[in-house]
Amino acid sequence: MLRLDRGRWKRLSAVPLVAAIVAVLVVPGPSQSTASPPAGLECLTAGDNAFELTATGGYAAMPDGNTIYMWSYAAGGGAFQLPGPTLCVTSGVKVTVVLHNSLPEPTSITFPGQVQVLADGQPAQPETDAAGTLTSLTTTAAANTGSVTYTFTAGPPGTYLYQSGTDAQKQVQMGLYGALVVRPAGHPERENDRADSAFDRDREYLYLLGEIDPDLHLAVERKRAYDFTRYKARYFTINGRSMPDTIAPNHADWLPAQPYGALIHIRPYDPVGNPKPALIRYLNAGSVSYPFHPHGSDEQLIARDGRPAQGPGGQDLSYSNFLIDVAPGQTVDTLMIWKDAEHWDPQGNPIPVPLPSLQDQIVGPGPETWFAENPYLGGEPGELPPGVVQNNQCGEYYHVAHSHALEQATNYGASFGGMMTLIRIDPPAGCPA
Ligand SMILES: [Cu+2]
Repeated sequence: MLRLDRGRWKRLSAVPLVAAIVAVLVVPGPSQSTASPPAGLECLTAGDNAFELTATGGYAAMPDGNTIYMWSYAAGGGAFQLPGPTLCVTSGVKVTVVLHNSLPEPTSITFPGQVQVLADGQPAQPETDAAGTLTSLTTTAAANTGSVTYTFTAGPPGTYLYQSGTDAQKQVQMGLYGALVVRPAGHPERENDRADSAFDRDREYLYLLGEIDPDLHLAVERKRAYDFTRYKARYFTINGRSMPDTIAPNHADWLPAQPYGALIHIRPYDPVGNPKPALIRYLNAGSVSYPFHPHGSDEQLIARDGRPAQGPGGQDLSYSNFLIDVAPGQTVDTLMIWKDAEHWDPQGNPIPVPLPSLQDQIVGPGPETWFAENPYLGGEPGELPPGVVQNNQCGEYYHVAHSHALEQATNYGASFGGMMTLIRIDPPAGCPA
């Protein structure tokens, strides 16, 4: 598999985003593997719902070649990873999370949306220093070798953050965050207890959105003070990665500490063959809103913060939107279906699409060409002007999905990158594995 030429990627800015249906070279093929899917949500589960997490340090790779010292929660016995593992449990079960601390300062985990959390068997409590100043929102594990055991009963089904409650402005920014997915009892195929929240379990995605101010991370790495009045995020991440790494598969070997991709990979809606929507779970672990904008298909907002969009009598209050605005600390769940509105058919309705003019295309000597608008689903090589290389694997279609705060769609200011990924739609019959 080839990686994107980043210089070429930068020049994609020539393509109008509003109409961007881009064909790319680098995407994983489909797979039925459930143990470690190439794309989509990867759950950490435990038979007794008991998890071990270790707060530890390591390095995350940015697409511009920079490496960032981060803190994060590693799965029990595992190496540093960003973000922490996605913990999946069922509503109503007793959950145990043992936090081991290998960081040089106290740390903790808060579970927003979960109630009556115990720490070592006692109600979890805020902590203060000798002067009475709040130092932690919840019970901590001591620096270097401490541990604490949190227990709670998993609340209503939905999507929740877990993150540090200790010196949170610094520690959450350093990467101490992860996702908690609570599934409805008896209905793992639903997002919540409503029947209309059912989704295709092979098309479940999690977008844990974050940001990085590299100056803060360098200060922590070098054990220097940091002035938060100078805070300025330079990298914007989905699941700890920035575009174009967001479209790389889960567990890409060149991103050893960032195991989760963010490519959406679906097929067009079909009432018989592909009737169920994809589910996308958005979480914001950052300090500002991320107005996330999927091109080409609106999404149906069905839940916020682990609560379904419904009225007091259970009325369906979900709604279709082209902007999924996720505020700091919030989670938003959406269902998404992509419809072949023009009913493409290779023989009966091939839908000719005008090619962009040559000067609107990036023409290179190799297979790195980018172009917009063509081919339509199922297009074939040989339709393009001389010098333009077709990059589709099998006639698939791509839409951009990105933060519409465009400074967040950059890598240290360089467009495009950052909080951006792609939605890949395969032809109706699918693509060869
Ligand atoms: Cu856009």
